[in-house]
Parts: sequence; structure tokens; C-alpha cells
Amino acid sequence: MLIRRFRPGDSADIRPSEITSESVYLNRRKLLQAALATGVTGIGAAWTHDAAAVTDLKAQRNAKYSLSDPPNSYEDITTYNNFYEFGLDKGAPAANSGRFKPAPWTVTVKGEAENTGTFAFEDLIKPHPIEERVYRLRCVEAWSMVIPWDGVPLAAALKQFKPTSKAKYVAFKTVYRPDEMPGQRGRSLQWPYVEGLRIDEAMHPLSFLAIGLYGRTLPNQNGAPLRLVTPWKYGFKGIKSIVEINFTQKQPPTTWNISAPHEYGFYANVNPKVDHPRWSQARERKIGSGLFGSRVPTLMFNGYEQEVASLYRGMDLKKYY
Ligand SMILES: Nc1nc2c(c(=O)[nH]1)N[C@H]1C(S)=C(S)[C@@H](COP(=O)(O)O)O[C@H]1N2
Ligand SMILES: [Mo]
Repeated sequence: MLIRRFRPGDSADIRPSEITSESVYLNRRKLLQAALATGVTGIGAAWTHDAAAVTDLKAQRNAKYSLSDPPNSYEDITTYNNFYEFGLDKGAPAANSGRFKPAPWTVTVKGEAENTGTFAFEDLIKPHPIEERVYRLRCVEAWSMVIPWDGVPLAAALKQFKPTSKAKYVAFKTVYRPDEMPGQRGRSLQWPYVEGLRIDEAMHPLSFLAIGLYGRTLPNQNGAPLRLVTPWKYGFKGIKSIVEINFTQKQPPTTWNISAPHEYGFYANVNPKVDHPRWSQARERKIGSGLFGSRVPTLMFNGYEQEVASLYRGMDLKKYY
């Protein structure tokens, strides 16, 4: 099998130009289902996904921030994932994350803020009622999905820590638990996974801290118990299973930029006019949309140009990709 390490989002054995065809995808799903039924994943460890860990949430749909596009199925969203901590293949996160324990959970907040320390996950999200937002996730690999996320605006969560005027960026870190995350025992990426936003991006009303989807808590493969969602950026900015939030003065390093700096920048804004060095970003394939998928034009900032273009006024978006 051809392993391509430095490409967020692609299945390990499929070329970007042929992004998973629906039939391949369906076959993978059948394999995965069979594997789950027998408890044998074929990927190594025979871990089964503990669906019982997912519980119902009460969330009010926020129509202002929701797309009217029909969401992908729960099954699509929870079996076609990128979470390299559990393996490179799209099916690996669902198959290999059953041993991961998302509760109890704490998040350490540090850096340029008045209120720092270690906080229970439940307290972190307390400042705002849980709401549901339907966003499109556009992977840098030129496919997309529509996902109803449940969570709180990132700004509401961050403001309670009272970041100071020195806080120019916010850095996030994923948990490091090689015992529970088999991918972390290899070197596909530098662990732990890290990401960051400029403070004004983090405080933008579209930035979201998801704790669930489809009215249920996040399954492990989608980043339990909390993950970032920035809908105008490529999916890899959406860091999963966050354990640290650091308010910084300087632009923090980000995992994909460390892996392949000429391919993945800090900003990672969805931009159909800036090609990836190895493929076009002009179009995207909608997952679950028929045998050969429908390819649709990719929109500037994933359709949120009106909302976010002002954040980047005066910047050369080919330079700051
Ligand atoms: N910690 C961590 N977060 C991650 C990733 C990862 O490998 N590790 N993959 C990213 C990529 S490339 C994408 S496209 C999205 C996928 O989110 P989903 O599986 O919930 O659709 O998660 C992002 N967050
Ligand atoms: Mo991705």
C-alpha cells in the first residue's frame, strides 16, 4: 500500500485526483461494518466503537448560521473521517477509537489571559446555551460534507478567560495518549496535533466549539469531547479532542504546516483561486451525493465571503494561504 503521509484528509491509498469514488466508499463502509460486527478491524487492533458513550444533547438550531443544504447522513459523518491519531484511512477513526476515553475531560488554559488554569470540560462550555449549526466541512482534499454541529460559539467560551491585549493568537492542542490512540505510536505526523487562529478569527461569530452532532455528543472519531469548527477554512483547522488553549503573542506553529510548509499555510482559508501545489482547489466533490459524486465549484471562503473577507483585507491571499 502506498502511504502518503503529508496530505491531510486523503485516504492513504487513493490519489487526490480520484478522491474516493462512491463505490469505493460503499465497499469500505461494508468492510468496516463487517469488521465492527465481528470485532475485527483488519487494521491491527480489534477495538470496537463504543456507541453507548454517545448521549443525547439538547440544542436549539441557530438558523442565522445554518446552511439550508441537506446534511450528510449520520453514518457518512461518523464513518468517513480524518483523525490521524487513529490511523490514516478514512475508516480507521471509527474502527480504532473505541478505547478512547473522552470523559472525564479537562482543558488547560494558559498564556495571555487573566483567567488561566485547568477547567472541567463542562465549565468551559457553560457560558452559552448549546446550539446547532449546519456548516459545510470542506477538506483540503477537495471533498465536502454538510454537518449539523452542536456546541457553543468559540468567542463565548474564550471570553470567560479574559484574554489580555497581548493575546494576538489562540493556539490549540490535541490530547496525547498513545495508549488510546494507535496512530500516535507512529510518525505520520508530529504529535500532539496543534492548530491556531488569529484572535480576531477565533472571536468571529462563525467560529464554533463543537461538542456534538445531530443532537448527540461527539463520537470519538469526530473529536470527542470537543473540537474546533471554522467553516470558512479547510477542515484540517478543525482540531479535535482539545486539551489546551494558549493565548499567545506570536503566531503558533500548526501541525500540517510543520509537515509540509509549502502545501499548508497558517491561514488555510478555503480559496478556489489558490491551488494546492499538487491539485486544483477550484471544485469539490460532495460526499454521499451519488455514484460518481457531484463535483461543484468551491466558493471563496467556503461561501462565507461576506462574513469573513474583512478579516483579510489588504492581505495577499496567495502569500498567506
Ligand atoms: N487532532 C486531529 N484533528 C484533526 C485531524 C487530525 O488528524 N487530528 N484531521 C483534520 C482534518 S484533515 C479534517 S478534514 C477534519 C475532519 O473532521 P471529521 O472527521 O469530523 O469530518 O478534522 C481535522 N482535525
Ligand atoms: Mo482534511
